[in-house]
Amino acid sequence: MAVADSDRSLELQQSGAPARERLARIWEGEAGLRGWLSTVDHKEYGKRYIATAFIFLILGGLEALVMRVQLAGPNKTLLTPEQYNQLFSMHGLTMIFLYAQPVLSGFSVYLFPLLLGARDMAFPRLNAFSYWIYLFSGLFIYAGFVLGYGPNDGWFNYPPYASMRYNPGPNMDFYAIGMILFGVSSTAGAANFVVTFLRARAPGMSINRVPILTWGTVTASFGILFSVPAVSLAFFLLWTDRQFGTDFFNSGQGQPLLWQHLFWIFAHPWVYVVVLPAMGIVSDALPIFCRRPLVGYTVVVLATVATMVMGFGVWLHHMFATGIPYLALSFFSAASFVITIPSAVAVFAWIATIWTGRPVLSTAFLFFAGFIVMFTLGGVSGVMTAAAPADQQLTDTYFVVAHIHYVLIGINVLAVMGGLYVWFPKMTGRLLDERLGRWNFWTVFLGFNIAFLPMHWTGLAGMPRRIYTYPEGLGWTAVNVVTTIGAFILAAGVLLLLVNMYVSRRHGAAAGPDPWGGPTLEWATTSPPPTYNFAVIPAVASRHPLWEGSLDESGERSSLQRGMILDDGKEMLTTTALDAEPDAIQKMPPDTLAPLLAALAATALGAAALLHAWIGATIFTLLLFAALLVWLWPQRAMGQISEQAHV
Ligand code: HEM
Ligand SMILES: [Cu+2]
Repeated sequence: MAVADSDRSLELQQSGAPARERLARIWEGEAGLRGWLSTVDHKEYGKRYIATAFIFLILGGLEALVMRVQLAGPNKTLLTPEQYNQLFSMHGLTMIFLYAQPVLSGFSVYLFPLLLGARDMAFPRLNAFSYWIYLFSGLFIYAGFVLGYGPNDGWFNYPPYASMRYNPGPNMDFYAIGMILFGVSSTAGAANFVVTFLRARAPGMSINRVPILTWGTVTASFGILFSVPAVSLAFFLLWTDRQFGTDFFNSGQGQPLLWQHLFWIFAHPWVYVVVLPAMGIVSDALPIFCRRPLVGYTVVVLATVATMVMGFGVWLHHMFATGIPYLALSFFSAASFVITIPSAVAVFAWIATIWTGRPVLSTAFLFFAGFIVMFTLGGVSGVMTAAAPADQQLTDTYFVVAHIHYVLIGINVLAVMGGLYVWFPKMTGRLLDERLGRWNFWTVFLGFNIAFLPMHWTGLAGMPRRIYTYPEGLGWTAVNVVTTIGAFILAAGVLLLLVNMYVSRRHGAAAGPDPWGGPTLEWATTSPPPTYNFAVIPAVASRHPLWEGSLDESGERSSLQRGMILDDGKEMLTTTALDAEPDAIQKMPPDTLAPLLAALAATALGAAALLHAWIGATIFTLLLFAALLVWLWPQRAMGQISEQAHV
């Protein structure tokens, strides 16, 4: 390894403090508002993603609570039908698009470089851009809602009800343009994860030593890259149908069913996009609390990838009731059964890890255990709907609402909450309170099950989803009351987490670099980490660099204190895709406002299109290009002047 042997490799013990100071000078950005807006530090954006996603979780949760009050008894009139329509649509799209995926992006944006032993994402500016445009797309859709023009046709927005004829207000245009902007965000983010995963791993971290969370995210990212084009196109065509009288989805020449195909070939993979990284959180963090490596690393990685690949072949199970040919029916039904196999494999791997480990019953562990239970329950109700004849009965009833919440809250929210207990200390330097944590877990877990378990029966009793009220005497009242009570308990549980984060951020116990005795690289640096993450580029020799002593793995040891410092400007090491051999020293971009300005211009362009303000649209397009020009303008400091590393 020429790089490691060159004069740019230093022993940190000898020159530690001056090297750290030098690195800090190079990497730290401006203070103040301008610095806050122009930073490209992945840790900042990781935290912002998580905070923003939580705000959307709270908004979506409040919308849900209002709906639950309306549904607490028969013939209630708190909401009009139109208000109810907007609420469940906003709730669904907020949770799925503005919370579930971005919160996981937050974890990954924060953790990727730390897990991989890198100094930042491969494209720090693109990272900033993904965040800003996500934020603006959310604000865009919410602007419509606040103005009284929220989407009102469910999160999947089926024509013909979404067409101009039945929906003449701008409601659907806010949704359509907002989703196109959101698609830009998730696509840019996904490309960044893929490249970071392939080229920014610490030397020695060959592809079979990568933490599972990064596998989950990178697999989800491929899912995003292949599925989002379908939905962006669908929303764009819907918009042209509505604005320019094209006829893709109208019931004249066009086909409402075409929308369903385009939407679900996106949205079924999307459900894996919002769970695979969460499963990765559990696969990486659960073993810390079982004091042993995950059982079946390779199998879990293969299961992750297999789930995503198969995830592109089951979309029709959302359309069983649309009168598709029998052959297609049986094919997609069978595929939907088969896709549960890799998930079951992962469940067995987690159970085996707990079984053969020495579990520490921390709050995080409780969340992960709860996650496994709910994953299993949500999986079982999912398999039930995969049977086409059963689905004829269950579709569009509360059974499906129960199922989606088991899956989404079980696999996403519980994993995220557990993940916060694990990595909040890394992000802030302070531990979350464990006593409050237990209250947090049990209220969430019990509240959730009180709310959503009875909902299976509500569905079997025939209550359709998306109805704003129901008459007396159908046997639906009692279950609905229980559900509403459970929903409020669940909300109280979420509140406890927020209180815990608020209080512990200032008054929590100091975490130290490695409060849990974790195995992976993020625990090798301080909490919170310095801007440059690692003073010395770690060199990795196993899957668990920090457990090599206790695991007694034979052979080489990872080197965390001695190695390259790379302090000739803002620099990062890039390595080869499979074996992670040092390849080149990459110059990293300085802070800049360009990504923020580009995101602003793109959003303004969307707003102008919504208003048919074509002159404005032209101006914002030019501004967008101007921002991109500033962004990409060649800079001397970015020139690849360092020697190429030879291996
Ligand atoms: C406090 C917690 C929650 C409560 C009380 C709740 C309640 C509800 C209610 C009442 C509906 C509408 C049912 C209908 O009229 O058809 C609904 C729909 C939905 N919820 Fe939730 N929910 C919660 C959390 C979540 C979370 C965390 C997610 C996703 C991560 C989620 C995803 C959805 C989706 C996708 C729909 C379908 C929307 C549609 O029909 O278009 N929910 N929820
Ligand atoms: Cu599906």
